[in-house]
Amino acid sequence: MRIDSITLREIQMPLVHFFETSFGRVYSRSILLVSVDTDGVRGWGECVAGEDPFYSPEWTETAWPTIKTYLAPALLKGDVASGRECPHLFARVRGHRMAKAGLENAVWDAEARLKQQPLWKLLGGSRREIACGVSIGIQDSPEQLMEKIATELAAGYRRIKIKVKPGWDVNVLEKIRARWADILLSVDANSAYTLDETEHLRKFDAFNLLMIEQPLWDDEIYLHARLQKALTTSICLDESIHHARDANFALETGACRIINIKVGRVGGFSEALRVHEVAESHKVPVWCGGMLESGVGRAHNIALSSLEGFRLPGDVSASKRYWEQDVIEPEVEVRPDGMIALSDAPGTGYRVLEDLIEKFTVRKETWTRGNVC
Ligand code: OSB
Ligand code: MG
Repeated sequence: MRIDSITLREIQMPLVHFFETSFGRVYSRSILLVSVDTDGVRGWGECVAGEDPFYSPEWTETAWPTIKTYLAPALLKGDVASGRECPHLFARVRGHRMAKAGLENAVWDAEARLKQQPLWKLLGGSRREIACGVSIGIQDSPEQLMEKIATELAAGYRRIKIKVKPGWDVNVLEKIRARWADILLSVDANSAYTLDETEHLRKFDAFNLLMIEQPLWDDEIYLHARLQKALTTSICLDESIHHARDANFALETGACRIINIKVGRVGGFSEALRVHEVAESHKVPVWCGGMLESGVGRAHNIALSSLEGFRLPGDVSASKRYWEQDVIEPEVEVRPDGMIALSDAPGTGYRVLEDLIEKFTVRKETWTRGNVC
């Protein structure tokens, strides 16, 4: 596969509803999209870095120059037979996994189109439909949260996850369980607690939660193992897992019993497949996390979720929960039974709406093979 040109762009899309986590509230997304042209096809990828360095040290303003200065030139100068070979080309750059994933996933996307194969098949997936959950942010009041949960349950979602932080946790869980005793329910703290709060976190055990996601520091695994010993609720790690070695360390030390795989956080599909393999070898279930993606990243999450080990509902939800109009066609729809069906069409099975993307674009740069070689 000879990559002839790479385009990096930033698009801006307002969210239908604000999204609040323990690190703040967002009303609108600034998203980096990558497209690669090769052998007459175009592959698309999304860099899931946030507008701020709050979820991870990486953010849009580190991703852009990293792609421009290092990753795009490496890809244009190199020769890759498949998406799988991208990590090797990018290995010299440390970290910057979301930037790498944006490019690598665009190459996988192009590869699937070239081979006229569904992306999910190319990744080794087998599920023909995937189970969906929702991630509901912190609201202005518990009543507002209860209303949102009712709406999502009525839409068919199979697991409700709420964001928690000190002051918005046990009090809210009590209300939820009083109304819905049996729903599949989990919480995500985005590192809002410390090990000193173990006694407080033990109160979560009363709510029959599927998991507590990332309770402690984003750069810590071992202390999660200490916490896991004190809890009956399963810990799921998100921020702490950057690659397969992290996953292995976490599972060997007992730091979690579930892993959230985000393809951007681990640096692209190749590493996501390795994390999945590690989890499978430990018989630990994984699920696909979300980063408020546009349709480009959302379609990739759907393809990844078709792998066998994705045994729990993911944060892969319908386009309309996020956007007035998504940048793919058809939009991602969740069936009334809470499932998304995978398409047999080549590539992702979704058409990228280039005209709409152009309309949302606020900056754009293209690099060609001729420019860098
Ligand atoms: O921790 O899973 C997270 C969104 C942005 C950053 C981090 C997280 C999230 C979500 C939303 O929980 C998942 C989604 O609906 O895309
Ligand atoms: Mg999370």
